[in-house]
Amino acid sequence: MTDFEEKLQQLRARHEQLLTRKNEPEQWGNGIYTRYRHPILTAEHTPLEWRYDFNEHDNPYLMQRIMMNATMNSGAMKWKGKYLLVVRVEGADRKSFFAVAESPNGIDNFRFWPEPITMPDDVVPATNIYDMRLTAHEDGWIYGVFCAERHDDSRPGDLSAATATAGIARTKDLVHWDRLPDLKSKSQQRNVVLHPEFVNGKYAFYTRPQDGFIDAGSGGGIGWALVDDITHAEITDERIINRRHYHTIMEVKNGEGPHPIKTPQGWLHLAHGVRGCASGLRYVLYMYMTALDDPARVTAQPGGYFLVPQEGEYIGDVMNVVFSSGWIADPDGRVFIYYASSDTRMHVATSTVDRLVDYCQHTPQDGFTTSASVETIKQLIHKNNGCK
Ligand code: M1P
Repeated sequence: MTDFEEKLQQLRARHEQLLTRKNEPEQWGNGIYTRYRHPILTAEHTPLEWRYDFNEHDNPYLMQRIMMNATMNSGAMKWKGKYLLVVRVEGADRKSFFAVAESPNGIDNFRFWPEPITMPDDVVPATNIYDMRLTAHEDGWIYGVFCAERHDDSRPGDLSAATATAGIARTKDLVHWDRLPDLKSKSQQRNVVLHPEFVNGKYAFYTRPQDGFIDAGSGGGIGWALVDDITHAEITDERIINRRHYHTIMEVKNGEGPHPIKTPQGWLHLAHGVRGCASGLRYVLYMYMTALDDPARVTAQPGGYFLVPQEGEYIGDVMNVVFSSGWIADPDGRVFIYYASSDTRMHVATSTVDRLVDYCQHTPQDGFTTSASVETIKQLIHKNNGCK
Protein backbone atom coordinates (compact mmCIF):
# COMPACT_ATOMS: atom_id res chain seq x y z
CA MET A 1 0.00 0.00 0.00
CA THR A 2 1.37 3.46 -0.89
CA ASP A 3 1.50 6.29 1.62
CA PHE A 4 -1.32 7.94 -0.27
CA GLU A 5 -3.50 4.84 -0.04
CA GLU A 6 -2.78 4.48 3.65
CA LYS A 7 -3.65 8.11 4.31
CA LEU A 8 -6.86 7.75 2.34
CA GLN A 9 -7.81 4.67 4.29
CA GLN A 10 -7.28 6.53 7.58
CA LEU A 11 -9.30 9.47 6.28
CA ARG A 12 -12.21 7.21 5.36
CA ALA A 13 -12.07 5.41 8.71
CA ARG A 14 -12.08 8.70 10.63
CA HIS A 15 -15.01 9.98 8.58
CA GLU A 16 -16.97 6.78 9.16
CA GLN A 17 -16.31 7.06 12.89
CA LEU A 18 -17.80 10.57 12.89
CA LEU A 19 -20.84 9.54 10.87
CA THR A 20 -21.65 6.58 13.10
CA ARG A 21 -20.95 8.30 16.44
CA LYS A 22 -23.78 7.65 18.90
CA ASN A 23 -25.53 10.73 20.20
CA GLU A 24 -26.39 11.00 23.87
CA PRO A 25 -29.22 12.90 25.53
CA GLU A 26 -28.22 15.57 28.03
CA GLN A 27 -29.36 14.62 31.48
CA TRP A 28 -30.50 17.90 32.94
CA GLY A 29 -32.74 20.16 30.95
CA ASN A 30 -35.84 22.29 31.41
CA GLY A 31 -38.35 19.43 31.13
CA ILE A 32 -39.70 20.93 27.92
CA TYR A 33 -37.24 19.24 25.57
CA THR A 34 -34.06 17.15 25.67
CA ARG A 35 -30.91 18.39 24.00
CA TYR A 36 -28.18 16.08 22.69
CA ARG A 37 -24.47 16.12 23.32
CA HIS A 38 -23.18 16.14 19.74
CA PRO A 39 -24.16 18.17 16.71
CA ILE A 40 -25.90 15.92 14.21
CA LEU A 41 -24.29 17.43 11.12
CA THR A 42 -21.17 19.52 10.60
CA ALA A 43 -19.15 20.46 7.53
CA GLU A 44 -17.00 17.42 8.38
CA HIS A 45 -20.02 15.15 7.80
CA THR A 46 -20.22 16.05 4.11
CA PRO A 47 -19.05 13.20 1.86
CA LEU A 48 -15.32 13.00 1.24
CA GLU A 49 -16.11 12.67 -2.50
CA TRP A 50 -17.36 16.28 -2.45
CA ARG A 51 -14.10 17.57 -1.05
CA TYR A 52 -11.16 15.39 -2.08
CA ASP A 53 -9.76 14.31 -5.42
CA PHE A 54 -8.90 10.66 -4.76
CA ASN A 55 -6.58 10.37 -7.74
CA GLU A 56 -3.03 10.06 -6.40
CA HIS A 57 -1.54 11.43 -9.60
CA ASP A 58 -3.74 14.56 -9.61
CA ASN A 59 -3.76 15.12 -5.84
CA PRO A 60 -0.50 13.66 -4.46
CA TYR A 61 -0.83 15.53 -1.12
CA LEU A 62 -4.40 14.33 -0.58
CA MET A 63 -5.57 17.89 -0.04
CA GLN A 64 -9.14 19.07 0.08
CA ARG A 65 -9.88 20.55 -3.35
CA ILE A 66 -13.26 21.96 -2.32
CA MET A 67 -13.72 22.94 1.31
CA MET A 68 -17.07 23.00 3.10
CA ASN A 69 -17.80 25.68 5.66
CA ALA A 70 -21.10 24.87 7.36
CA THR A 71 -24.23 22.75 7.58
CA MET A 72 -27.19 24.69 8.86
CA ASN A 73 -30.84 25.79 8.58
CA SER A 74 -32.42 22.57 7.29
CA GLY A 75 -35.91 21.59 6.20
CA ALA A 76 -37.08 18.27 7.67
CA MET A 77 -39.58 15.50 7.00
CA LYS A 78 -40.14 11.79 7.56
CA TRP A 79 -39.61 9.93 4.29
CA LYS A 80 -39.92 6.18 3.79
CA GLY A 81 -39.33 5.60 7.51
CA LYS A 82 -36.19 7.77 7.62
CA TYR A 83 -35.62 11.18 9.22
CA LEU A 84 -34.68 13.41 6.35
CA LEU A 85 -33.11 16.84 6.31
CA VAL A 86 -32.71 19.12 3.31
CA VAL A 87 -29.60 20.76 4.64
CA ARG A 88 -28.26 24.19 3.78
CA VAL A 89 -24.64 23.34 3.09
CA GLU A 90 -22.30 26.27 2.65
CA GLY A 91 -19.02 25.94 0.81
CA ALA A 92 -15.83 27.84 1.54
CA ASP A 93 -16.85 30.10 -1.35
CA ARG A 94 -19.87 31.29 0.68
CA LYS A 95 -22.35 29.71 -1.75
CA SER A 96 -25.09 27.70 -0.13
CA PHE A 97 -26.72 24.68 -1.72
CA PHE A 98 -29.22 22.04 -0.69
CA ALA A 99 -28.33 18.44 0.07
CA VAL A 100 -30.36 15.64 1.61
CA ALA A 101 -29.10 13.83 4.70
CA GLU A 102 -30.96 10.95 6.33
CA SER A 103 -30.88 9.15 9.65
CA PRO A 104 -32.56 5.94 10.81
CA ASN A 105 -33.49 7.38 14.23
CA GLY A 106 -33.48 11.20 13.92
CA ILE A 107 -30.72 11.80 16.46
CA ASP A 108 -27.54 10.33 14.99
CA ASN A 109 -26.06 8.43 12.04
CA PHE A 110 -27.02 11.17 9.59
CA ARG A 111 -25.55 10.49 6.18
CA PHE A 112 -25.71 12.66 3.07
CA TRP A 113 -27.13 11.34 -0.16
CA PRO A 114 -24.33 11.03 -2.75
CA GLU A 115 -24.95 14.31 -4.61
CA PRO A 116 -26.27 17.76 -3.69
CA ILE A 117 -29.65 18.81 -5.10
CA THR A 118 -29.58 20.38 -8.55
CA MET A 119 -32.10 23.18 -8.13
CA PRO A 120 -33.34 24.67 -11.41
CA ASP A 121 -33.18 28.45 -11.69
CA ASP A 122 -36.05 30.90 -11.92
CA VAL A 123 -36.16 33.20 -14.98
CA VAL A 124 -33.70 35.51 -13.23
CA PRO A 125 -31.04 33.22 -11.74
CA ALA A 126 -30.22 33.71 -8.06
CA THR A 127 -26.68 34.13 -6.72
CA ASN A 128 -27.40 32.15 -3.57
CA ILE A 129 -30.25 29.96 -2.30
CA TYR A 130 -30.77 28.86 1.30
CA ASP A 131 -33.00 27.97 4.27
CA MET A 132 -35.52 25.60 2.69
CA ARG A 133 -38.73 24.83 4.53
CA LEU A 134 -40.27 21.53 3.42
CA THR A 135 -44.02 21.06 3.20
CA ALA A 136 -45.71 17.81 2.19
CA HIS A 137 -48.86 19.58 1.02
CA GLU A 138 -52.29 17.99 0.86
CA ASP A 139 -52.21 18.59 -2.92
CA GLY A 140 -49.76 15.64 -3.12
CA TRP A 141 -46.52 17.57 -3.83
CA ILE A 142 -43.58 18.13 -1.52
CA TYR A 143 -42.75 21.83 -1.67
CA GLY A 144 -39.50 23.53 -0.82
CA VAL A 145 -39.75 27.26 -0.14
CA PHE A 146 -36.42 29.02 0.31
CA CYS A 147 -34.66 32.35 0.10
CA ALA A 148 -33.33 33.33 -3.32
CA GLU A 149 -30.73 36.07 -3.03
CA ARG A 150 -29.67 38.32 -5.89
CA HIS A 151 -27.55 41.43 -6.17
CA ASP A 152 -29.66 44.57 -5.95
CA ASP A 153 -28.86 46.03 -9.36
CA SER A 154 -30.60 49.30 -8.47
CA ARG A 155 -27.45 50.01 -6.38
CA PRO A 156 -24.68 49.12 -8.85
CA GLY A 157 -21.83 50.58 -6.76
CA ASP A 158 -22.70 48.66 -3.60
CA LEU A 159 -21.35 45.13 -3.65
CA SER A 160 -23.25 44.21 -0.49
CA ALA A 161 -26.65 45.37 -1.79
CA ALA A 162 -28.91 42.34 -2.18
CA THR A 163 -32.55 41.35 -2.49
CA ALA A 164 -34.34 38.48 -0.77
CA THR A 165 -37.20 36.71 -2.53
CA ALA A 166 -39.03 33.46 -1.78
CA GLY A 167 -38.11 30.73 -4.26
CA ILE A 168 -40.58 27.87 -4.68
CA ALA A 169 -39.90 24.37 -6.00
CA ARG A 170 -41.71 21.05 -5.77
CA THR A 171 -40.83 17.40 -6.01
CA LYS A 172 -42.17 13.90 -5.54
CA ASP A 173 -38.86 12.20 -4.73
CA LEU A 174 -36.54 14.92 -3.28
CA VAL A 175 -34.13 14.28 -6.15
CA HIS A 176 -35.88 15.91 -9.12
CA TRP A 177 -37.25 19.37 -8.43
CA ASP A 178 -39.56 21.52 -10.56
CA ARG A 179 -38.90 25.19 -10.01
CA LEU A 180 -41.99 27.40 -9.94
CA PRO A 181 -41.82 31.18 -10.39
CA ASP A 182 -40.62 33.01 -7.26
CA LEU A 183 -43.29 34.41 -4.97
CA LYS A 184 -44.31 37.88 -6.15
CA SER A 185 -44.50 40.37 -3.30
CA LYS A 186 -44.32 44.17 -2.94
CA SER A 187 -41.66 43.88 -0.25
CA GLN A 188 -38.61 41.67 0.05
CA GLN A 189 -39.33 38.33 1.71
CA ARG A 190 -37.36 35.78 3.73
CA ASN A 191 -38.56 32.96 6.02
CA VAL A 192 -41.59 32.25 3.84
CA VAL A 193 -43.26 28.95 4.74
CA LEU A 194 -46.07 27.02 3.04
CA HIS A 195 -48.90 25.80 5.30
CA PRO A 196 -49.56 22.06 4.69
CA GLU A 197 -53.32 22.37 4.12
CA PHE A 198 -55.52 24.45 1.86
CA VAL A 199 -57.24 27.32 3.69
CA ASN A 200 -60.50 28.43 2.09
CA GLY A 201 -59.44 26.42 -0.94
CA LYS A 202 -56.20 28.42 -1.31
CA TYR A 203 -52.51 27.91 -0.65
CA ALA A 204 -51.51 29.66 2.56
CA PHE A 205 -48.10 31.20 3.26
CA TYR A 206 -46.45 32.46 6.42
CA THR A 207 -44.45 35.44 5.23
CA ARG A 208 -41.87 37.89 6.61
CA PRO A 209 -42.12 41.19 4.79
CA GLN A 210 -38.92 43.22 5.10
CA ASP A 211 -37.86 46.65 3.90
CA GLY A 212 -34.33 45.64 2.99
CA PHE A 213 -32.17 42.54 2.67
CA ILE A 214 -31.26 42.55 6.37
CA ASP A 215 -33.69 44.96 8.05
CA ALA A 216 -37.29 43.99 8.62
CA GLY A 217 -37.95 47.74 9.00
CA SER A 218 -41.66 48.46 8.70
CA GLY A 219 -42.44 44.76 8.26
CA GLY A 220 -44.27 44.19 11.55
CA GLY A 221 -43.56 40.50 12.04
CA ILE A 222 -44.72 37.15 10.71
CA GLY A 223 -47.34 37.66 8.01
CA TRP A 224 -50.04 35.53 6.41
CA ALA A 225 -51.19 35.48 2.82
CA LEU A 226 -53.50 33.30 0.73
CA VAL A 227 -52.58 32.49 -2.84
CA ASP A 228 -54.88 31.12 -5.56
CA ASP A 229 -52.33 29.59 -7.90
CA ILE A 230 -49.04 28.24 -6.57
CA THR A 231 -47.64 28.01 -10.09
CA HIS A 232 -47.87 31.83 -10.26
CA ALA A 233 -47.83 32.72 -6.57
CA GLU A 234 -48.46 36.36 -5.80
CA ILE A 235 -49.18 38.09 -2.50
CA THR A 236 -52.03 40.51 -2.97
CA ASP A 237 -53.26 40.66 0.60
CA GLU A 238 -50.89 40.19 3.54
CA ARG A 239 -51.55 40.73 7.22
CA ILE A 240 -49.30 40.42 10.26
CA ILE A 241 -50.35 37.60 12.58
CA ASN A 242 -47.41 37.53 15.03
CA ARG A 243 -46.05 40.97 15.79
CA ARG A 244 -42.68 42.11 16.99
CA HIS A 245 -42.73 44.02 20.27
CA TYR A 246 -40.49 46.46 22.13
CA HIS A 247 -38.17 44.91 24.72
CA THR A 248 -38.88 41.30 23.88
CA ILE A 249 -36.80 38.53 22.31
CA MET A 250 -38.22 39.57 18.94
CA GLU A 251 -37.78 43.29 19.07
CA VAL A 252 -35.75 43.55 15.84
CA LYS A 253 -37.03 40.65 13.72
CA ASN A 254 -38.91 37.39 13.82
CA GLY A 255 -39.66 34.68 11.31
CA GLU A 256 -41.63 31.45 11.03
CA GLY A 257 -39.52 28.30 11.40
CA PRO A 258 -40.86 25.09 9.87
CA HIS A 259 -44.56 24.76 9.00
CA PRO A 260 -46.70 24.28 12.10
CA ILE A 261 -47.63 20.88 13.55
CA LYS A 262 -51.34 20.04 13.71
CA THR A 263 -52.56 18.92 17.14
CA PRO A 264 -56.07 18.44 18.56
CA GLN A 265 -55.55 21.67 20.56
CA GLY A 266 -54.43 23.77 17.61
CA TRP A 267 -51.41 24.43 15.36
CA LEU A 268 -48.03 24.40 17.12
CA HIS A 269 -45.60 26.96 15.72
CA LEU A 270 -41.84 27.29 16.08
CA ALA A 271 -40.24 30.61 15.10
CA HIS A 272 -37.12 32.68 15.66
CA GLY A 273 -36.90 36.03 17.35
CA VAL A 274 -34.06 38.54 17.07
CA ARG A 275 -32.94 41.34 19.33
CA GLY A 276 -29.96 43.67 19.22
CA CYS A 277 -27.31 43.83 21.93
CA ALA A 278 -23.74 45.05 22.33
CA SER A 279 -22.36 41.91 20.68
CA GLY A 280 -24.70 42.19 17.69
CA LEU A 281 -27.93 40.37 16.90
CA ARG A 282 -29.08 37.54 19.16
CA TYR A 283 -31.27 34.87 17.50
CA VAL A 284 -33.40 32.64 19.74
CA LEU A 285 -36.31 30.26 19.15
CA TYR A 286 -39.82 30.78 20.48
CA MET A 287 -43.20 29.09 20.13
CA TYR A 288 -46.84 30.02 19.72
CA MET A 289 -50.12 28.29 18.88
CA THR A 290 -52.91 29.15 16.48
CA ALA A 291 -56.52 27.95 16.18
CA LEU A 292 -57.24 24.70 14.35
CA ASP A 293 -59.97 26.33 12.28
CA ASP A 294 -57.90 29.47 11.64
CA PRO A 295 -54.12 28.93 11.49
CA ALA A 296 -53.68 32.73 11.41
CA ARG A 297 -55.36 33.34 14.82
CA VAL A 298 -52.91 33.17 17.73
CA THR A 299 -54.40 31.33 20.72
CA ALA A 300 -51.36 30.98 22.98
CA GLN A 301 -47.94 32.55 23.17
CA PRO A 302 -45.51 31.79 25.99
CA GLY A 303 -43.42 34.76 27.07
CA GLY A 304 -39.73 34.77 26.24
CA TYR A 305 -37.62 32.23 24.46
CA PHE A 306 -38.00 28.49 23.99
CA LEU A 307 -34.41 27.59 23.09
CA VAL A 308 -31.19 29.62 23.03
CA PRO A 309 -27.56 28.84 22.21
CA GLN A 310 -25.64 27.12 25.00
CA GLU A 311 -21.93 26.43 25.50
CA GLY A 312 -20.19 25.80 22.13
CA GLU A 313 -23.36 26.70 20.25
CA TYR A 314 -22.61 30.38 20.83
CA ILE A 315 -19.56 30.16 18.63
CA GLY A 316 -19.45 30.01 14.87
CA ASP A 317 -19.68 32.03 11.71
CA VAL A 318 -22.47 34.24 13.02
CA MET A 319 -22.26 34.16 16.81
CA ASN A 320 -25.15 33.95 19.25
CA VAL A 321 -27.61 32.39 16.82
CA VAL A 322 -30.00 29.46 16.94
CA PHE A 323 -32.23 29.04 13.92
CA SER A 324 -34.75 26.34 13.03
CA SER A 325 -36.43 25.58 9.73
CA GLY A 326 -37.30 21.93 10.31
CA TRP A 327 -38.99 19.62 12.78
CA ILE A 328 -40.60 16.19 12.55
CA ALA A 329 -43.63 14.97 14.50
CA ASP A 330 -43.77 11.19 14.70
CA PRO A 331 -47.09 9.33 14.91
CA ASP A 332 -46.20 8.26 18.48
CA GLY A 333 -46.17 11.92 19.57
CA ARG A 334 -42.40 12.46 19.66
CA VAL A 335 -41.13 15.68 18.09
CA PHE A 336 -37.61 16.10 16.66
CA ILE A 337 -36.61 19.75 16.63
CA TYR A 338 -33.73 20.45 14.25
CA TYR A 339 -31.83 23.68 14.80
CA ALA A 340 -28.57 25.22 13.68
CA SER A 341 -26.19 27.03 16.00
CA SER A 342 -24.33 30.16 14.95
CA ASP A 343 -24.89 29.45 11.24
CA THR A 344 -22.35 26.63 11.51
CA ARG A 345 -23.74 23.20 12.48
CA MET A 346 -26.96 21.26 13.01
CA HIS A 347 -28.37 19.92 16.29
CA VAL A 348 -31.44 18.06 17.46
CA ALA A 349 -33.62 18.42 20.55
CA THR A 350 -36.50 16.05 21.24
CA SER A 351 -39.85 16.59 22.91
CA THR A 352 -43.45 15.47 22.49
CA VAL A 353 -46.56 17.12 21.10
CA ASP A 354 -48.18 16.90 24.56
CA ARG A 355 -45.25 18.64 26.25
CA LEU A 356 -45.06 21.37 23.64
CA VAL A 357 -48.80 22.07 23.82
CA ASP A 358 -48.54 22.15 27.61
CA TYR A 359 -45.57 24.52 27.33
CA CYS A 360 -47.51 26.86 25.03
CA GLN A 361 -50.71 26.81 27.03
CA HIS A 362 -49.27 27.06 30.54
CA THR A 363 -46.16 29.23 30.28
CA PRO A 364 -47.07 32.77 31.34
CA GLN A 365 -47.32 35.32 28.56
CA ASP A 366 -44.93 38.23 28.32
CA GLY A 367 -46.37 41.10 30.36
CA PHE A 368 -44.00 43.53 28.59
CA THR A 369 -42.77 45.23 31.81
CA THR A 370 -40.58 44.30 34.77
CA SER A 371 -43.45 44.77 37.21
CA ALA A 372 -45.65 42.38 35.23
CA SER A 373 -42.84 39.78 35.20
CA VAL A 374 -42.31 40.09 38.96
CA GLU A 375 -46.06 39.75 39.54
CA THR A 376 -46.07 36.52 37.48
CA ILE A 377 -43.17 35.08 39.48
CA LYS A 378 -44.90 35.99 42.76
CA GLN A 379 -48.10 34.29 41.66
CA LEU A 380 -46.15 31.07 41.09
CA ILE A 381 -44.43 31.39 44.49
CA HIS A 382 -47.78 31.91 46.23
CA LYS A 383 -49.27 28.96 44.40
CA ASN A 384 -46.34 26.78 45.47
CA ASN A 385 -46.58 27.99 49.06
CA GLY A 386 -50.28 27.17 49.04
CA CYS A 387 -49.39 23.67 47.92
CA LYS A 388 -47.32 22.99 51.06
O1 M1P B 1 -27.48 34.83 10.53
C1 M1P B 1 -28.66 34.49 11.20
C2 M1P B 1 -29.80 34.26 10.20
O2 M1P B 1 -30.06 35.49 9.51
C3 M1P B 1 -31.12 35.48 8.58
O3 M1P B 1 -32.35 35.32 9.22
P1 M1P B 1 -33.39 36.58 9.29
O4 M1P B 1 -33.83 36.80 7.89
O5 M1P B 1 -34.50 36.24 10.18
O6 M1P B 1 -32.58 37.72 9.82
C4 M1P B 1 -30.96 34.37 7.55
O7 M1P B 1 -29.93 34.74 6.66
C5 M1P B 1 -30.59 33.04 8.17
O8 M1P B 1 -30.16 32.17 7.16
C6 M1P B 1 -29.47 33.17 9.18
O9 M1P B 1 -29.31 31.96 9.88
